[in-house]
This record gives sequence, C-alpha cells and structure tokens, in this order.
Amino acid sequence: MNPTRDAVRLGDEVAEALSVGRPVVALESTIISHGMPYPDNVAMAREVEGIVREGGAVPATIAVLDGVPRVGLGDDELELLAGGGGGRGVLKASVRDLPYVMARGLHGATTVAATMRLASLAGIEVFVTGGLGGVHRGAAESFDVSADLTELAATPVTVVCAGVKSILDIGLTLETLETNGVPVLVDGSDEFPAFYSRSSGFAAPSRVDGADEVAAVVSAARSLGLTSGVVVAHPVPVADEIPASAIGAVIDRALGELGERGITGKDVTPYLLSRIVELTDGASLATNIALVRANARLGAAVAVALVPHPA
Ligand code: PSU
Ligand code: MN
Repeated sequence: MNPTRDAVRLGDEVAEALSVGRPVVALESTIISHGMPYPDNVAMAREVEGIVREGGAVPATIAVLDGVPRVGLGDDELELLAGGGGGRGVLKASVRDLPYVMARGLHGATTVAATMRLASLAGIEVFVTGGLGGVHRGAAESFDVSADLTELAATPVTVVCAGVKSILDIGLTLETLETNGVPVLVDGSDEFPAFYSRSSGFAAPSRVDGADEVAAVVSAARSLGLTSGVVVAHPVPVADEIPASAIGAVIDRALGELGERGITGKDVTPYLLSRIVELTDGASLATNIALVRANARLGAAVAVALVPHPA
C-alpha cells in the first residue's frame, strides 16, 4: 500500500477545494483537546475556522476519529474533540501514536507533528496553530524533544505559529531547526517571539513582512525541492501580549511542579498549559486565543498568496 491521500478522509468542502486548487489551511486538534479548557476550546476552534474563511481559504481541522484520519471536520466533531458532553476519551496523538490510534479505532487529537503529516498526505501546504513543540528545558537530562521538530525536518508544510513558549529552551529549539535545515521566518519583527511575549532575546533567523513575502520564500523552497517544512513565527499582537517579565515566574513555578508531581513525556506540555492558565487567572488563555486568531489571518493570506493567480 502506498501512503497516499487514500489514508485520510477529506471533508466534502476540503476535497472540492483541493480538487480545484483553492487555498486550504490545516488546523490542529491537540490545541483543542489538550491545550485549552472547555468550552473556550470549541469556541476558539469554530472562530478560527471562520477567520480562515473570511481570509478566502477553506479550513481543514485535522484529527483521528474512530480510527480514521480526518481532514475537515463538522461542528459536532469539534464539540467531541473539545470534550463537550463529558468524558474526553481523546488521546493526544503525535506521529508515533497514529498507527495505534487507527488500528484500535480510537479518537486522537493530532499534535503539530501528526497534523503536518496528515495535511501533507492530503495535499495541504499551509497549517495554522498557536505554539510549536520543541526542545524542553533540561533536555540534556530528559531527552525530551518534541517530535514536532523531527516532522518539520521531514515534511513540506508551512507552519504559522506564535513562536516557542519559554516552557521550552528557545535557543536549543532554534539550533535544532537550523541543524535540520528548516527555514525559520519571523513576520514583522527582528526578534523571534516567545508565544505569550513578542520578545525572547533571540534574533529572528530571517525576517519577512507580510504574507506575500512568506509565500515567496515557500515557493523558493519548493523550487529547490526542499523536503522540510517552513516555520513562520508571528509575534502575538502588542495589545494581547504578556510581557516576558510577567510570565517568566509563572512558567518557572509550573516547571518546578513537574518534578514534584512526577509528570513526564507527552503529559508535560498539556500540564504546563493548563497550570499556566490557572496561575494567570485565565490571562494566558486570552492571550493564547488572541494569537491563534492573528495566526489564522496570516495563514489564510499565505495560502491565498501561494495559489497561482492569472497574470
Ligand atoms: N504549545 C501550545 N499549545 C499546544 C501545544 C503546544 O502552546 O496545544 C501542543 C501542540 O499540539 C504541539 C504539542 O504539537 O503540544 C507538543 O507536544 P509535545 O511537547 O509532547 O511534543
Ligand atoms: Mn515531549
């Protein structure tokens, strides 16, 4: 069997858009099931789909449902992923989890890595999310490096995000992306952003301004046959940012609890995200939602810019 589009089930609207070459934007589902509390998560998922549509592209939220990789979901499916109506029963699925979730007929919320892989199989080039996984702080001991980085090295999808949270080691994450030949663009800033904050202390590897400039880089990468992804880091809007000085202590406290509670592996990121929401009385959630909205606007514009226009 060839790993082809047949492995994924496309929603009708997504299938139609891809067949006629209309712009499509992929969206992930771990951010829904394991990244935000209910019901803000489902409201965010619906709103972001709407923003992609307003931007002239078709949204394709990706997840595994009853063992079937799905690209393009309906409202009831977003509700199920969000945990509405009780018990979640949705596993966090990175690439290595996909075969098991499929074979067992389970529900899986796909991470950046798994979403990239399924988007690529479907023929989707642009993907919008909030934050990337990366090299965790203390990775020299724990070896905890997100499979998001491995996938970015291997799969030609452009990922629009708000940079990397300082729950991670931002410097080592950028080094790993460089080693793996992944272009890292920052839109509209000379500094690489740190998710909640526009500032990280690390320079932008490459600065671009606007969707057309992003699309030009992606087109050049394709013309070379580069098989890696492209990271587009889009700093959180100024009005929504939590300054690094304010979020730093919260992150340190949440990180400290990991060891005390024995939390490791795939549970680390969801624990930190929900703890940071609690410790900031919801301020981090508002910022998270605001930056995903902004990313959806940019991602839709990039998808539109990548579609060939008649001269
Ligand atoms: N960072 C966020 N929100 C998220 C995630 C990361 O700000 O929801 C999710 C994404 O799905 C990402 C995953 O791909 O966490 C990374 O998990 P891990 O570190 O276990 O690879
Ligand atoms: Mn991990």
